[in-house]
Amino acid sequence: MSVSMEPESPGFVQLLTPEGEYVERSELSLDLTEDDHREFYRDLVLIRRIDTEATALQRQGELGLWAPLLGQEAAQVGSARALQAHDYVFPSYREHGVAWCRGVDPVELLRPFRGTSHGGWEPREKNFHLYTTSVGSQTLHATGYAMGVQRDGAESAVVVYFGDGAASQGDVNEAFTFASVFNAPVVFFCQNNQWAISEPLERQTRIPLHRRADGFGLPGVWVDGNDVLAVYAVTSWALRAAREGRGPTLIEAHTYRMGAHTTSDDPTRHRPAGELADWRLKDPIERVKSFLRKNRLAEADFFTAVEAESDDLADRIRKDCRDMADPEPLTLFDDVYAERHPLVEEERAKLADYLASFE
Ligand SMILES: Cc1ncc(C[n+]2csc(CCOP(=O)(O)OP(=O)(O)O)c2C)c(N)n1
Repeated sequence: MSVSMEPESPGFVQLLTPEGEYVERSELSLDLTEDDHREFYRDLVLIRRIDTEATALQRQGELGLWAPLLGQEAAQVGSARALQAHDYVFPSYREHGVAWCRGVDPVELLRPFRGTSHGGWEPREKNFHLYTTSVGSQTLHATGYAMGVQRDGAESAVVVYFGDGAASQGDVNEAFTFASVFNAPVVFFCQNNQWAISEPLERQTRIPLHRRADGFGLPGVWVDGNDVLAVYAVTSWALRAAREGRGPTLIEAHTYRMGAHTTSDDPTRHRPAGELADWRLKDPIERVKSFLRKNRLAEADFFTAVEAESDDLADRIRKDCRDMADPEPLTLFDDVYAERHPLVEEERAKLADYLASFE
């Protein structure tokens, strides 16, 4: 896969219309194989299925909470597939699709939501950081990390995901400033899903979010977040700019949270009637399916096989979630510091003695 794009591409970047028509843009060329297109579709379907199963597991009492990504699949797959293995990702708490693309097992993803782990996965294995629920703070972690990458002279990029609500946080604006003045290799990927729990976008900003980039001195790109090809193209461009020392970019992916903020929320209480129906017409998966069909890139047996794979994955998720082991109590003390610390070790020993007293 490869992509080239002029930095100053104006306006809203869309390559696939909601009807699945490919829109040529002279400044943006994509070089994808037929397999790449089919893989995008497969990723989109599988992560929607992971999300659906997790939501159902929460309803059945198997998870304490879940933050659905429904509707944001293309923003996540398109951006994550643009990453290289050595790039590093800082997610918020909804990036299940990015996690999937980084190779995090979906069952590991469920662990913090089932309360069997404080984190869920080993961030260093997949270069995919732990979820951050303190809204927006991960932009500062990412910027600091990117400044470290820069000082190491490494040719890696860092990408950080956050929402439209987070864009109002001081942390995010501080991160923009630091990243800009230090030319840090970080891509700020804002999934503007139109809502921050019950707060609409108009309570966060009076100008489109990507235009804020101007004031910080970084490029701001506006992309159709429900178009996996456009997201892939602009993120590839921004990541390459970061890796090549041309500094940070703000990407605003225009998308929609089709589900609830979390399984503890009821969006019907704040959403205007008809909004969801309008966005259903822009579904990120349907347009790829239409594109594949229209261009004869996939036949019925391909779609059937993806469906069957998704059913198998769902079975495994349900079973492995229910079978998940409780954590070893002493793992509480792991990873408190980068290196072992005498005080933490003392506490570990005390708890070990206490637990042994029950044997
Ligand atoms: C610092 C902080 N303030 C408030 C909250 C409560 N909170 C959790 S999610 C959320 C809304 C975030 O909205 P947005 O950034 O648009 O992301 P989305 O959840 O829509 O993906 C808020 C206010 C929090 N977790 N952290």
